[in-house]
Amino acid sequence: MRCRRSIQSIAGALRDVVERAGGSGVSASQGNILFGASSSSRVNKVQWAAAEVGVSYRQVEISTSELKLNDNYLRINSKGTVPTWVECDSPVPFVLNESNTIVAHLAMTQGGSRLDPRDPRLRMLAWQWQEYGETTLQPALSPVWWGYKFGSGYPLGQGSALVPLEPAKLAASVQKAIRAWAAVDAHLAADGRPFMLGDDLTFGDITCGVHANRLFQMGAEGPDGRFEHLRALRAWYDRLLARPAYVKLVVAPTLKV
Ligand SMILES: N[C@@H](CCC(=O)N[C@@H](CS)C(=O)NCC(=O)O)C(=O)O
Repeated sequence: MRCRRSIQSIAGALRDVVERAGGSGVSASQGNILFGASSSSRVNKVQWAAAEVGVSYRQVEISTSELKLNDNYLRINSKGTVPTWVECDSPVPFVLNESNTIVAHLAMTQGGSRLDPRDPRLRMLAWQWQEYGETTLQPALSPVWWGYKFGSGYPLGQGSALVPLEPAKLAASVQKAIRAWAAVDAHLAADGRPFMLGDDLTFGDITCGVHANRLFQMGAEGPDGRFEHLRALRAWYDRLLARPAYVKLVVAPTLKV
């Protein structure tokens, strides 16, 4: 009985939050829904992966700060974060958060072997690079991104307010980011592999790829040319730039922020 109630409450909450998004043609009763604005690099991961495997969805582009205040959204995702992915193909909508998990889910359930290396060990290698992207590259790069792109210190202030830039801290952050990206460069350079796991793009390229875009949007060789020596990394980024889905869903939104 309790379980039944919670099922009904998720469906109801979903309908409510989608309806409040208003006029975007999003239906809570069918298809897939992606919550989160395209200005978020984590949302871009899901958009890019979905395009690579050929899965369609409707996107609810409400700002994260607004979603966090919506009780119904919090019932769908108690963390109040984006992205959230919802599949409405059954009476009980399937709801998933954590960008890397959503990407792995799409790879493993959609599009056959596109993005999914299938072999359990290779899947774990893909997952390993996804984790590295989220837990090491993203925190290392964020202070550099905000410093170079917006002249702000990091972490940001309340409600993502810009804060005074401290040049010594920024210089230390650049060093840290160089070390973090050097690991990716060395991995790619070993055996001259075109993509993170070998000859083909897999879900192991997605998170590192989204952050590589931010890195090279700060200069063709990274900010102040400081990443020039990481040639395998730049060559891999150039290969990503040859993919229309990457350009449309990762590069283009970054140019707008
Ligand atoms: N590890 C989570 C992090 C999600 C996350 O922090 N997303 C940001 C937007 S990119 C967010 O929702 N921030 C608002 C908040 O945490 O209050 C994921 O990968 O999905």
